[in-house]
Amino acid sequence: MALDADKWLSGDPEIARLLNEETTRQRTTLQLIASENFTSPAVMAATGSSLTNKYAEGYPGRRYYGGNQIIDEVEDLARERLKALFGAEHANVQPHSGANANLAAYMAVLNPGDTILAMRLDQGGHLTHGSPASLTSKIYRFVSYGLTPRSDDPESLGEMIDLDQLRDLALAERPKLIVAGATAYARTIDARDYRRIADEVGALLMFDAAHPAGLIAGGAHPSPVGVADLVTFTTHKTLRGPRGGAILCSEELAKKVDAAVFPGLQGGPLEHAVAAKAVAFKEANTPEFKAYGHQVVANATALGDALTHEGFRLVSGGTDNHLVLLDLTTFDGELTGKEAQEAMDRAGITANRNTIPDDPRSPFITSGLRLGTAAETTAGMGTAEMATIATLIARALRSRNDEAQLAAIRSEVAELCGRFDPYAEFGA
Ligand code: DSN
Repeated sequence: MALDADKWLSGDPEIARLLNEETTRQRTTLQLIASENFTSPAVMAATGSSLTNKYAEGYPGRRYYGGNQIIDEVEDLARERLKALFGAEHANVQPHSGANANLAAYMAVLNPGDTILAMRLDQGGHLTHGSPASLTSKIYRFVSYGLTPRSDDPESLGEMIDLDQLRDLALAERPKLIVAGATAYARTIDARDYRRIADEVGALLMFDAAHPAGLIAGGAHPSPVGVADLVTFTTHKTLRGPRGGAILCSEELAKKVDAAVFPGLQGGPLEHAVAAKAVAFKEANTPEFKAYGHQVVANATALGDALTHEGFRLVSGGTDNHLVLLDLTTFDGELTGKEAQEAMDRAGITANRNTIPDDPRSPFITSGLRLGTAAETTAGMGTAEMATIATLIARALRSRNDEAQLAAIRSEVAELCGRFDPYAEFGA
């Protein structure tokens, strides 16, 4: 079992040491990366199981290798649990990642050269939404929409997805597919807003739910299932499963989606990950997970409010989901996202720098930080701890050149994390 590195890796002390060190890092420092979470030990056990040994190209009942009777049961359980969780007609649980899920969804319904309308990376979209650096932009023709301009009027919310621009572009460009979804956008994305526009121009609609999947499963965000033609997501963010991807669609698109994942894009599925996905889907279909989804949102709101009081500006004027996107420039015009991330690392607070809309700095430097509450909510933290975290972040950034102060904050962080240990069952 992966959980007991000392026992099972006694012959490889270098890797055993590194696994133990990483587990300790996760337990003793704050994990605020919006795309991360703490899986259950049950998910880890399935991930570290004998299923990693098995080749299973194909789908349940139609494999290209022998010995797959048990694997078929595992993958069927995963598919059925996922369909039940989201009320979907068809599920494919084989994508190795969210990027693969997106590429397979594109392959299922598009031909090379077709036009896709998706969100700009520097306004909150994802690499696979047509970034020039991504293979997706070499296969398909992307047109990008973004956010409304920033507004300093507290009554008028700026930096929201610009549905008017989206509609104008859809009417002008007649895309075959419109993609909804983002990686650094703090507001609710409602598939029904996109459906209306897609129907007006005869486009298909894909909803990339990588970030809000767990919030949707928990009933804290509107579901795109049954509204969008294709729903893709990762299983390891708010959904709290193993690293991986999945696709939901109608029966009508099922064959095309399955053929796009295998043999179109991938070879043998990672059935140990599929088993771990099945475990996570079961865990997500519980009243406890619903409460968790709502708490994640309440915690992000509390974190955002407290950070606003510390002098940061929240992009989009606040949050409806699990993340806040901080504009650092109101806090300190000299402070870059890179510097902030590095100083926080030294204080035991893990987050990632992020571009803000119309960022004057490069994506490697940035003027923003993205913070998420999914992981520490799993660890049991609530709104009171979010206020504490905001203070710790502000102190760390004010004393970013003072190593003694950063070390003192790191001790406070360790004390806080000690009271909210996601893996208390592992022992000291
Ligand atoms: N996983 C995305 C995120 O961090 O939001 C990037 O692919």
